[in-house]
Amino acid sequence: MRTWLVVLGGVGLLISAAAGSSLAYEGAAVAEKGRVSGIVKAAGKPPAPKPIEVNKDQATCGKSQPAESLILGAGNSVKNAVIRLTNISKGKPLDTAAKVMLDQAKCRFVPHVVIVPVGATLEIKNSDPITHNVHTFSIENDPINKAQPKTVPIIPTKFTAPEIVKTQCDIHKWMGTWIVAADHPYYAVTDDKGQFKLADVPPGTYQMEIWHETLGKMTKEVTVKANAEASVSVELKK
Ligand SMILES: [Cu+2]
Repeated sequence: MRTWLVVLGGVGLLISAAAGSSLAYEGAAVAEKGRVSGIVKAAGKPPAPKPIEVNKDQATCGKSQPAESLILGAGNSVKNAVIRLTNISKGKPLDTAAKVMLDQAKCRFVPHVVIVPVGATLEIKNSDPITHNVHTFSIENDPINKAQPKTVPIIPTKFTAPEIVKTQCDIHKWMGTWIVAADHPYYAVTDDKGQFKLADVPPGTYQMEIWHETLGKMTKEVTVKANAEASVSVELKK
């Protein structure tokens, strides 16, 4: 019996490695820690999406909701862009014991982009007195499509492979979020000034992917030196 368990465990690891990125990631103590800081901006002047009219559950949801598909700040800075290193194979350990919260509050997913380590728990919460629905459109991970009435305050969810997963509530069509399942800790989301930071990065030259739901994605090379900060400025063109 013990032999079988070991064999099955090995097969499981092989399968999850094949479904995820091509590089297996190894967590270890980082002796020389570099950093990457940066800002993401939009090229040109992309139009801001209009607020969305609410046609149901107005007592909880209000009469309109802000569109979150493109949020620009000063100087065309872009909120909610996802940054990740795509070719890092070794660095600080991935926190697979983490519990990350994704709330549904006043008929919005909060936050609009959430990073959860592969293997960790995403606690999908309903803070509203009405029923929501959590529907993920994933390819690498098993999709979820679950109603969440107020009697089910938390749906714990795990992801097995790295993926940016479009997620929505089918009851309230404006409710959308992006769940970023991360296979290593070097992921970040830009804040409302378009800024991000990656800490404890081992020295090296990396490919960095910058993705935004409306503006698309691009890659950029970044070289990180020991005990120093590499500064990156990125312009996303639609
Ligand atoms: Cu909903």
